[in-house]
Amino acid sequence: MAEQAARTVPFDLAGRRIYVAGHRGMVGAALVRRLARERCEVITATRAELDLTRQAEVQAWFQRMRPDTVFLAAAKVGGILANASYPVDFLYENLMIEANVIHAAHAAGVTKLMLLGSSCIYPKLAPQPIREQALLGGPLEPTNEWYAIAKIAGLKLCEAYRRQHGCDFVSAMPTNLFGPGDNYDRVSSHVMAALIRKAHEAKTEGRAEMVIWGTGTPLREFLHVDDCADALVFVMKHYSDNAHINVGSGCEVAIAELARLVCAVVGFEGAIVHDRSKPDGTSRKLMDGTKLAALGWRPRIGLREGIALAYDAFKKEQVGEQEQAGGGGRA
Ligand code: GFB
Repeated sequence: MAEQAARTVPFDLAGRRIYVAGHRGMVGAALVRRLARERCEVITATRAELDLTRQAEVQAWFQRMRPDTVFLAAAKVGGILANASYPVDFLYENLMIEANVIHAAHAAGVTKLMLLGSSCIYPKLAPQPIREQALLGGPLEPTNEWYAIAKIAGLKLCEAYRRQHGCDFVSAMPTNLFGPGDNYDRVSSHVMAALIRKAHEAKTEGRAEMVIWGTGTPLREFLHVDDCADALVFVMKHYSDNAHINVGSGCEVAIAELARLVCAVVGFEGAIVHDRSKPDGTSRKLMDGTKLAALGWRPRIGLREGIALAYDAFKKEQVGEQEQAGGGGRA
């Protein structure tokens, strides 16, 4: 029997026991930092303590820990090449994580849950800027369709729990993110982290050029992860609906221009060379942020300022980064 989802808006976070799944990933860590400013209790679990791909473990953990609110920021993530190279990991791991966490949250009586997705859920040729209604209107971008399919399944699972069980489960779709805690691996990183690392290494090694992938013409929208975390907390408090909601900045830039900006911030003055054997991916994915703006949220960190903050974070994290083995991570 279909139920009306319990719409709790505004949803006060004070006194709540909030589970941030994926707290070691870039978004999860930013959420933990942002939630420190709320009067709530944040709980986390490392992958050694809880493997989210294992159903029984997840159910037992939820029954034992009894969170009241959940941010589902745990995911197998990576840039354009990692997505194209590891389709099973991106589809299977993400499906398992979402199914296990969302199901266990319902079974344990979680009051509100937010699934985090990505702008790659939208059709490759969606009209720009992309409105939430564009979902499932056409074929996906092939370089990340495995991840996109998993995220679409996740948001639909939240919607299904709303419809069938009346759960207040919502989904937010952030645009391309960057900032502290990013993955700087040469192969599996997203473009911003890759450019920061490449420009830094080219500068410190005194090289004449740095190589970027593709033609440089694709357009991407970027949001600093601290702005993203602020938006997600805002959405948790003020949004409750069957449909997902876009979380973007409206700030779009061509990859070649982004490379120039990063080089300017890092202080690398050599040439930027294109490796055209690498994929461009979708030519544009600018999200329409009208829905979130109408609720009253605005980004605060501009692109250049954000890149400077991210470069500072990169320099601080570098030592720790070098100690960890590379490779695409699960957040
Ligand atoms: O960030 P990115 O890997 O993924 O690449 P997507 C964005 C653009 O930057 C592509 C170019 O056109 C790349 O060819 N690029 C230039 C580079 N140089 C580099 C480099 O050194 N490294 C990388 N990684 N790119 C992702 C999806 O798509 O978007 C994810 O793969 C997720 O699943 C994320 O949805 C939001 O923006 O193309």
